[in-house]
Amino acid sequence: VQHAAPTVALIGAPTDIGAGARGASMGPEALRVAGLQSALESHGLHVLDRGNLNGPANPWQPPLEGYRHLPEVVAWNQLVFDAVRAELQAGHLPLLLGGDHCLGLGSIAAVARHCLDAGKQLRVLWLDAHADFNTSTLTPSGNLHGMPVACLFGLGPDPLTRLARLPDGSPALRAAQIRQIGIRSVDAGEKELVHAQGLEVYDMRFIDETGMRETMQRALAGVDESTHLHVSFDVDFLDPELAPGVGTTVAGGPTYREAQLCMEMIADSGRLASLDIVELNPALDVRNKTACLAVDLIESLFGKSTLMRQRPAQ
Ligand code: 6HN
Ligand code: MN
Ligand code: MN
Ligand code: MN
Repeated sequence: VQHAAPTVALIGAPTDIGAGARGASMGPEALRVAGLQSALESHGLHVLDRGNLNGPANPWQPPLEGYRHLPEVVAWNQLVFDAVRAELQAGHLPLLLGGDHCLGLGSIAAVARHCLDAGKQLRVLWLDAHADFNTSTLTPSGNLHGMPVACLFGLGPDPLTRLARLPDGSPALRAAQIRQIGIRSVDAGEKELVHAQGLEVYDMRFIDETGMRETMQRALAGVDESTHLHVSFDVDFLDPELAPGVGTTVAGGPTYREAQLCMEMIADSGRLASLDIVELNPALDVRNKTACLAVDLIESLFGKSTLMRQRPAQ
């Protein structure tokens, strides 16, 4: 089935407000320098670079009642929510350039609202080494980039869960709508909460035993023409030997080929409708190679390799 090429809107969110290391605030520029826009254009996509959102500076304070920088995290997420919502309403495919992963909250909350308005089914693929399902009592760090999924489920500080609620007061996201892939570092209490909430998690052990192909078939099962597919791509999903430019590396992530297959199978679904690319930290990178790898994988998400060849019969 052929789809008209979408118009992609790049939204820079230069902040490290939810992270434990400084530097993800330089992520949007590193992705631009790595040639994101021209790479997407070379595949026939129309790309609009909306520039950067302008939120509060990082005051670099210790946690207060379990959260670091909560007011600033709320402000950034409100900006992201409004920007992503506006692009969706314009019929564009928003590509959020983070910034740390706390911004996944504003982005996915906007997507969930849009799906409600448009009568679409929502499926979120959360590509990450971490589950990002902490709460103020479970978190080892107080860093809000470890909490966005819990907040989307309605578990978290009031100003953030309020931002993420649908007009009827229900949380933006339910377990049936999200699949987590690549997970390999979950805190002890966080693990219990993930299980209690019934999330479907394809962790690295599962990928080792089952393979990326079967993993992605399962993660995409049930995706159909009525589905809005959102990918939240935390760059620490990738093995740190390939992708050192992140603040929270965890050994043993997907290889280059596994990551490519993951992206290609998402492209093949034809349903990708919004994307976050987060946690890229140029201060920790080597000659921008993690940004270049991210651009390479984003091209595959938009069908680079599918366009290169006839797919063999299954
Ligand atoms: N990320 N689980 C750890 C924490 O501090 O809550 C790490 C979170 C990392 C979050 O990479 O988006
Ligand atoms: Mn389509
Ligand atoms: Mn994350
Ligand atoms: Mn992570």
